Amino acid sequence: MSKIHILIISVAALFVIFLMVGYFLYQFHGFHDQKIFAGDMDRDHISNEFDADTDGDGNVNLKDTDANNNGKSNKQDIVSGAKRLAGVLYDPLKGGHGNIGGKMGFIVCIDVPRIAYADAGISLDQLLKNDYAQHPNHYQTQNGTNTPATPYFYRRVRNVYDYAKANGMLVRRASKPKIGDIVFYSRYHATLVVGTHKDGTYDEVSASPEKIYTRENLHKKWKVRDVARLLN
Ligand SMILES: [Ca+2]
Ligand SMILES: [Ca+2]
Ligand SMILES: [Ca+2]
Repeated sequence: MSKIHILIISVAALFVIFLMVGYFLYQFHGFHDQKIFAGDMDRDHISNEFDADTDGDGNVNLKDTDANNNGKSNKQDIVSGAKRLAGVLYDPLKGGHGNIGGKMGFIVCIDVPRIAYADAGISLDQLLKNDYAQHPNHYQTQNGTNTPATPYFYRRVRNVYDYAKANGMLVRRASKPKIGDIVFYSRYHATLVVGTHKDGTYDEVSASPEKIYTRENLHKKWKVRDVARLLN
């Protein structure tokens, strides 16, 4: 075999390996259940992502203890929705470059509560969009680069923080965590509480660039932090 043949075979082999790795990551370490956002549970022609009453029973999502009418409480759905994200890879591009990472099913930290709440029929995107329409001053719009018209608005921690703060759902320096709390480590990083224990420790699901893939951290010691407490 000539050197050129060996080169061609090597390049082809590398390409196949590259495709296989990409497929593996997509298939086994990506999140692909887009119907929780794109679906239309109550068939009112408003997608779940922007439906204030996902199941169409007349109770808006935050006032509806079973917002997706599946017989399980919002909290139960949020916990199971968050736990199923364990293993999903963090998007190193953070939604950038045409959201290639997002299309591969990779997530950023705020996607954990965003997806888990959507699993319960509560769309944070809808809450933020509606609030922004009425009170754009609740948000730091950054000369128009941070509004619902920009693709990443719903995936910024600080916008969820500002939503909760402006709507009386931010508990500052919470003395203990509750299931469903969105815990703010800063305006740029948040996790979700999925369990609490008698000894004061708690379980959280977290996606972060340092840990590469989404994990459930069990029996963490609580540190006083601001939390968004959307559920009663
Ligand atoms: Ca709908
Ligand atoms: Ca409802
Ligand atoms: Ca439910």
